[in-house]
Amino acid sequence: MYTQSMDTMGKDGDASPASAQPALRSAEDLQRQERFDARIDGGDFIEAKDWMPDDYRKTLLRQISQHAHSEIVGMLPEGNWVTRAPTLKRKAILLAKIQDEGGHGLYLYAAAETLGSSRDQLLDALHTGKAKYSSIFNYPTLTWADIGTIGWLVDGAAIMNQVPICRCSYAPYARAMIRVCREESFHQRQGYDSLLVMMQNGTAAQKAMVQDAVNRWWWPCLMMFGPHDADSTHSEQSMRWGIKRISNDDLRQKFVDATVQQAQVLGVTLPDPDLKWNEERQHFDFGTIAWDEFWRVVGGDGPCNSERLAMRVKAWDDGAWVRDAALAYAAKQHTEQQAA
Ligand code: BYC
Repeated sequence: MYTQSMDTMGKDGDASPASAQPALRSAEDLQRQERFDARIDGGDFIEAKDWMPDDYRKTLLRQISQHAHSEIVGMLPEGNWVTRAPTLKRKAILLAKIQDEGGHGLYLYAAAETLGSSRDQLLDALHTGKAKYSSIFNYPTLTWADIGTIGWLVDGAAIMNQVPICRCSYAPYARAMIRVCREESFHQRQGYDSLLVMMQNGTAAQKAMVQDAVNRWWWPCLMMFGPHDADSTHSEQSMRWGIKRISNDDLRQKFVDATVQQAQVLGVTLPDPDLKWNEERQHFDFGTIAWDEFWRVVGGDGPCNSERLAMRVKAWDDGAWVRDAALAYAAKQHTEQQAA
């Protein structure tokens, strides 16, 4: 799988004695490592064909594939409302958004494949529960206001996290994120607009529905940014490699700071009695996140984990005939081209 680092043989098939190989290999690797480190330190981008350390490759594969899985699992809570959208306009917007998420998954799987893993391997890891996806998609969408709230808060948190990834040191990931972020902006705005209509023109029951949705989604959204920096396994190394540009806690703080005023304009209360402006820090203070809940959901025991996974596996199984047909068609084309 990590073939590039193995490519250390002499050009003419290697005539050197076996005992000399490890020393030769490590000297060459050392040089490659130094060149790689210098490029990272200089802010250079790494392309798929460039040499990279195994751990850099593994970290990227883990993060990009988790990200891809999050996009396609993220289609499910919203898909739940396609047939019940209140107007044709809202239905068309929701369908477009869900299709965008499928597209994001596609760009991200393609970026992950440049690191040497196949789509089948990546999806198998999702279907067998070995790979993670974002905790946020294990919560249910109980009312129509949840759809607007996902756009406003979940996509809002996603943009905050993903804009810095447009400068990720791995170029195929960075390039994919530029387009993803543009589309996420539209997602965030349509969600906010949908809530604004309900808060400004809606009935008391509709306004209460929006507040209830915000109450349920606020804390899980803060969890999306991952554990505190001090508890984050990968942050330090990922920051050094330029995979992550801003830490989990700093991104979370930026999200809180940006969202408070939006909540005021909307006319909803964020469900945190400890949320208040700190003049000294020039940031909003906020309450303690329920980390036990976060780890439970990440560990597979959230409100909808088994339902989400079962739906993905079913979609994969139901689509088998499409994959078979596409392969049969490609084989037929190939045979016809050979014969021509
Ligand atoms: N959920 O060392 P840490 C979207 C795991 S899609 C689950 O800080 P890292 C959207 C983490 O994987 C949103 N697991 O990790 C789609 C690690 O476990 P492993 C998805 C989480 O990677 C459709 C352990 O906890 N966005 O927005 O340095 C509709 C320790 O964490 C979570 C992305 O994927 C979590 N929330 O930082 C609408 C963005 N947090 O792997 C919207 C790209 C942490 O060692 N990913 N874990 O077993 C990232 O930026 C980073 O991977 C994270 C975590 C900030 C998420």
